[in-house]
Amino acid sequence: MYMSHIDHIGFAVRSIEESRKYYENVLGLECYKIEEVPDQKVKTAFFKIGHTKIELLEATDPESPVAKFIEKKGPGFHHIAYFVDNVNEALMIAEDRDCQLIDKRYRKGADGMDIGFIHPKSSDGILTEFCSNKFVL
Ligand code: CMX
Repeated sequence: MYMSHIDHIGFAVRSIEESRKYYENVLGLECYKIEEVPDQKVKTAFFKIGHTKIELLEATDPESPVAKFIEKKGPGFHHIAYFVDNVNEALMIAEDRDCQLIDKRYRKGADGMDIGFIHPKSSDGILTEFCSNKFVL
């Protein structure tokens, strides 16, 4: 599968309003987008560093994967997202290589991306996302 770069790294936070202060005031990054993704039950905030982004994730519902994650492990590193040519193809290849998928096909994620996840049990404990904003068949 072809991956051009790390698109983003997701951090689970309790409050975007609180956590963004570090990224803005200490690292000097600019938050270019705050977006709610109802499907994922999260609010997201994005900061760009070159081709890569930091994504802050705040749960909008107690049933959100991010709420469950914070309850279990506390705030911190949540997932890595690789930019691929074709999310469906990347998911299919991972499945062929014995990975358990969370998504069989892409769905719409934040920041205009098509996204699909591999289960962390199949990706060395790291929740892994493939994403792309290229055309997906
Ligand atoms: N990283 C690593 N491990 C994780 C994890 C994460 N982010 N989230 C959950 N896990 C682990 C748990 O620790 C648990 O491990 P153990 O069985 O060893 O205790 C196991 O996965 C199951 O976790 P759970 O709390 O029982 O939660 P669920 O099985 O209900 O859900 C998961 C886990 C990964 C399937 C779910 O969080 C999911 O579908 N995630 C993908 C979607 C998502 O995270 N969306 C938010 C971001 C969206 C965006 O970026 O736009």
